[in-house]
Amino acid sequence: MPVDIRRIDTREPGAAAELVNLRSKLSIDGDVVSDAGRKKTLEVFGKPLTPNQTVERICSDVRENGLSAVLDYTQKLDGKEITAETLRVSPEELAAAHAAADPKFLDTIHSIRQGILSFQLSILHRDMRIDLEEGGYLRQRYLPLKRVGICVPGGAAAYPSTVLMTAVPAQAAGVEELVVVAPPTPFGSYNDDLLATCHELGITEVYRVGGAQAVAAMAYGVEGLPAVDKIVGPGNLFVALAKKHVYGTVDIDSIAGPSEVVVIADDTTPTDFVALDLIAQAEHAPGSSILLTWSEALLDRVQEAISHQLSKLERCEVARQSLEEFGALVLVRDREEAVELANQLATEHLHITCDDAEEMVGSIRYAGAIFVGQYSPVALGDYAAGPSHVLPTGATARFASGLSSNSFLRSGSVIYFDQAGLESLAEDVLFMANKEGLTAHGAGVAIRRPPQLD
Ligand code: HSO
Ligand code: ZN
Repeated sequence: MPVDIRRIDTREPGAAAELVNLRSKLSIDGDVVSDAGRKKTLEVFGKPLTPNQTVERICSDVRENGLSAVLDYTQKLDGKEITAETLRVSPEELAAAHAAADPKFLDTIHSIRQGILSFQLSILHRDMRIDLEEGGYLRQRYLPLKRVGICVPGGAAAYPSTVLMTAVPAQAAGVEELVVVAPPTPFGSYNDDLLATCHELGITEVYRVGGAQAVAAMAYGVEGLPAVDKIVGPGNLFVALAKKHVYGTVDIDSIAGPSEVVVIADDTTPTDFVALDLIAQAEHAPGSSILLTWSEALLDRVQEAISHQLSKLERCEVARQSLEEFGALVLVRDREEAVELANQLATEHLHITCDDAEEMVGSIRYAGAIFVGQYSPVALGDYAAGPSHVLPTGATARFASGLSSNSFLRSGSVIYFDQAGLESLAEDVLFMANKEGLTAHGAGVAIRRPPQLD
């Protein structure tokens, strides 16, 4: 069955706006209540709530009532009877999953870990010290966070790769305590590959809890799960909204929405490469896959190739639905327009696969990660290349960066002046203190100065 993916021609009026609009349909909105949400919240809370209201309720319940609220919501929302004893995956269960894992899987995890670790170690911010001629020095220090919580999704597929792409950067930064939460589902914390990956990476704290209740538990701390300092990792709408809610009590990495790819391609890339790049993103869940090309011939061929490739794939239906709802094949006037649109979309993944791909990178200002050339598909970054696959979505690449080892550091300054150094800035400080009328500030400096001649 051919895929009905929309075509947009930027020569037609309103086309660019249509594209940006299409993408914004995917932005997360906690105020829209779906029919299913209305029914569920009526059943659980006695009245229909928006996702934002639901998350607020769950967070404040967990804050007030601790573990019993977490277990209660797990029962009501995930339909799972978890107890204080079964919330944390035991060391024996982790070890057993590891022992039973396919050796090839463990080897793969091990070697991918090495690659991620070496990249993440090499990009770490380094401490800086500037010695002052006048006497003293200034330092900027970077110190790892102590305790970090990682959300791993467990709805649509199992994601051991997400454990790698979050935990390994944290380990590169030197985080001492890592906590993994995953919903109590076959793709989540009942998934042996996931548990084996945690064990392989030396993660000993894994909890069977997901959704907003997992985020709240990690932010406020509950019996048996002490609070963390930062929460990272992807999740569904409720996880995203809960992270936003607890920000300030803890730090968060981002408020992640559905996955996205924009591919800029020309005739130099084989058609099936482009088709599969678009499909790969779509097979996750409803998300956005957009082709920008100035070659009408390529666009026609890609359209056909998508249908052909889809019919051969396991997750054909998920991808088809995503492509039909949120995908677009866009005919642009030229390269410049492709670049302009890519910057406007500020996409999570940008794949540039055309003859001057490397040069074009220089014109891209906003993208979570850029994949360059026909041999750098997004899957390479998803699984193995080295940079984390946790990237800014929903055009937040305008101001946000992808997760990296540096996301797990905090910086602080150290200021040391001797008396000569202080003297070199004394007049400026005194002047400013006077200006602001804060005379104790001025007096504290003046008292330390050598006797003044006048
Ligand atoms: N493309 C996803 C990450 C992922 N892909 C995990 C495969 N496994 C979001 O960036
Ligand atoms: Zn992916």
